[in-house]
Amino acid sequence: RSDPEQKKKLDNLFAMRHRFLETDTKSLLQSICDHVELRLGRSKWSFNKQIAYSATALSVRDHMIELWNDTNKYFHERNPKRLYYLSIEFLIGRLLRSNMLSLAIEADYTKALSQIGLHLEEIAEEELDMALGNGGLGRLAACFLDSMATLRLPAWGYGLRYQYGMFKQRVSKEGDQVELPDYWLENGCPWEIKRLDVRYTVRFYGHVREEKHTRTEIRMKKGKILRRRGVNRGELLPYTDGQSFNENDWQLLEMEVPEEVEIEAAPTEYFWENTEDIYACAFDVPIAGYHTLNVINLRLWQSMPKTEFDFNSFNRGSYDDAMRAKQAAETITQVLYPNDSFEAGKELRLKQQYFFVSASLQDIMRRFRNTGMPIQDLPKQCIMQCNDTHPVLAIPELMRILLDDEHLTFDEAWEITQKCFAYTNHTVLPEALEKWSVDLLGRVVPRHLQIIYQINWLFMESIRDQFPDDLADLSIIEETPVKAIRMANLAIVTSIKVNGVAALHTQLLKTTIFRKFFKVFPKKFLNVTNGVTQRRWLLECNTPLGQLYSSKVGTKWATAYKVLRQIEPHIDDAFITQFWDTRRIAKERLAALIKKETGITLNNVDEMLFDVQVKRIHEYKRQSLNILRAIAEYLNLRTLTPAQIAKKCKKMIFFAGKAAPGYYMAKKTIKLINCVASVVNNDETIGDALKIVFLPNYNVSSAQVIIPAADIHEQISTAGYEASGTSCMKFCMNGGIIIGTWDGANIEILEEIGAEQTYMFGLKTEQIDEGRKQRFANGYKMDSRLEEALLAIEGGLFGPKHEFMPFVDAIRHSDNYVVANDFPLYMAAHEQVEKDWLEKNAHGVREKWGRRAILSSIRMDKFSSDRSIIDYSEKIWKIKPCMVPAPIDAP
Ligand code: B1N
Repeated sequence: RSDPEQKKKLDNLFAMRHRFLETDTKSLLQSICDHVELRLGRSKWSFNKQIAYSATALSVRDHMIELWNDTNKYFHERNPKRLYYLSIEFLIGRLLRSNMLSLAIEADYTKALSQIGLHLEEIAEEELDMALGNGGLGRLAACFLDSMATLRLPAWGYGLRYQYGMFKQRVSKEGDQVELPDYWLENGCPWEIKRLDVRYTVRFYGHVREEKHTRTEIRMKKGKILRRRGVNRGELLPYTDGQSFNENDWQLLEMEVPEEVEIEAAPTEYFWENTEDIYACAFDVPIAGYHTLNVINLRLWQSMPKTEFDFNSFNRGSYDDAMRAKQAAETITQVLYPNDSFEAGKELRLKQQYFFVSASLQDIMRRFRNTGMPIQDLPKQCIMQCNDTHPVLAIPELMRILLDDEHLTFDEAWEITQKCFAYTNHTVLPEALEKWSVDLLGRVVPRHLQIIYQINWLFMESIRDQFPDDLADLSIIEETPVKAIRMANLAIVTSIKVNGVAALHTQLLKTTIFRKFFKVFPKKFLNVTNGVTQRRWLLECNTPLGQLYSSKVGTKWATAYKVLRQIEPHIDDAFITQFWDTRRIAKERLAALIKKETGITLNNVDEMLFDVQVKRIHEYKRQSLNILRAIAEYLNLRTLTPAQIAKKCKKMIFFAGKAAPGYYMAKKTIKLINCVASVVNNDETIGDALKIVFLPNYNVSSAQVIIPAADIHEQISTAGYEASGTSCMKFCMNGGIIIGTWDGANIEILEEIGAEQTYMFGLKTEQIDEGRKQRFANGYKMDSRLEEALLAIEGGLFGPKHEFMPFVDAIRHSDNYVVANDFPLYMAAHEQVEKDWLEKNAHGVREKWGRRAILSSIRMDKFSSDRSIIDYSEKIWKIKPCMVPAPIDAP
């Protein structure tokens, strides 16, 4: 790096980079056809849409590869401090359009494709979602990558390449969720680059052998000795039993005596042996920043057998046995665990986690060693952000490397490790807090268990005097009911910073689940409110609205959301009318999707209020509250005359979301929604006044259709339960109006956009416990509309009563999520929504609503993931942008 000759050579190389591949129509068509024939081995005279997609994607990838290589090289040369974002999930979705938008080549491709009779929109539909995540946590990681690249940060993503991503959801005739495997690699993934040259061994099981290195030394030690009185020649005659002597001749003296001692010649060495080994192979996905030359890398690991098969068995003719080890190795990254906010403690999941961190750390350490810096400088060079506790085994893994490979002392290793990690907590739900039984962890990664114990011992010693009463809660090791490792505690003890994902959530971390840690480490805790990328969640998914905005204030908002605040003075009748025009396009697009997937027809979407709740199905998210409200509204409609119905607000109540396959109550909720929908949608007496839709298989690409079409969106979790929520941000950016509880990011959204733009209701976090008490106190009277809704279910209006009894019983007898308390407040909020929706100005325009929608949208700058990533960079990572320079003419 310091060699001037070398530097000159590099400068010249950087200067001689392509100034991008050509993007004229002819060059693009040539490139697409070449990919059809030369890469995919088809004929350009006849190829289907799927091949058209693959060829186009490969052609776009060509535009990224050079930038991606240059970025890596540039980072290597500049050697800035790097951020490694470790996440067991990345919910990327589709990449064709987002990459084209980032590279500013969408219009060129649209034009080129149209010359051979292809529509970009159509072929983009061929892309299978990269669904390597469950929900909010995985999608957050994907939005963060987009922002890191756009902000030119020296950042890497690390994750797993699951062969099967988030399962596909179908709905049976009876209304039940059916899960199908998601084989997203069916047609190959054109974005990834298989790196045959990047491969590491990952070890499991086995045992730890200790090698003590000692030698004996004679040391002088204070001891007692008998000396003959009067003898002063230094001659020491130790007293031995049996030797007769005259007491008067002897005296007992305290003095230095020699002693043989065993001392450590070198620290004990630990050898992790007899392990079962597999390979981790790298697949790289380039992530383009928006309108920049920086293209960063997402590296995904896939497990592979170290030996293709066992020759001995093969030669004996036992082919099944020969393949068994291979299959076991491949199983590790076979499938994403489809649990959101729930940890089942399965062995395979633990193996996934260790596999992930072991491969990632080997890669990170290799890169670090290449810099030639001393190991003590590791924290100056890299920081790892743990997306929840799933990657937290990286902590004992780094310790293991520093101890067993780098031969540091425990104190030295611990000193370094404590500066290399930061941890984000995403939930306060107890069932989601990861604990691994000592028994299981000790079997799968025995050396790591030793290290964790040692870390815990040091930690306990350091706080024993100051916090004697809190040791049991603070300990990394839980004693009952089974001895287990608390991953969050390990993360907090080690990390430089611990953050929550919304203001309320961080507050709850400090005052509830991590209250005792907050006493010990008050400076470690901070808030970084989540954000979403406006590139995907406005520019890409709602082009008409984006264009309307750009027509007033230019296009800078794509990387500087705040610019949209300049729209405010432009909000007049004409602008509001234009806003509704964009909304109509979005609603028609969603209506078409609904028609295609469910057969349900929606008429006159302009007049129909689209009321949307999309997210994982979970009791705390309270789809239950929403469907009970829908039933209540339906029962009310049935009491009205046709003339009265005609005057009502027309609405569609829309649901989408997946239930974890093992989550009984969530699955019951889906069934209830579908059964209610089928009764309501087929009841001719209510006409078009109410439609209920459950759209199967909610994923990133359907979200991009759904979100721009929502007039209101439901963010109605029990207060204190939703750490942040991120769909709320996407909806608001698109002008959806929030109906929500005082939970997660809702509270901060209200602060930014103004209370007039929202419908907030319900008990606040601090009222929930009291609410629960009142709910079951003597004399509590349930809201009559809720009572009737429950009675309707029990009466079999929506199908056999026994199907829904668990659902009804939960509300009636335990109501852990305080549905009954919030119900009347929720109904009142919806009455206000209806009233406001019906209000139009003299020209028949929903002027007030439109203004509120636009204000919601243009005041969302705080919730851009760009802001979140800047916060992380400044407050936690301490990294700075590293911008790849533009090519200049070669000398
Ligand atoms: O993380 C999102 C938040 O916006 C949501 O409020 C929060 O619920 C979500 C174990 C999780 N928390 N915990 C998980 C996912 C998978 C898993 O195996 C837990 N997901 C969240 C982003 O901050």
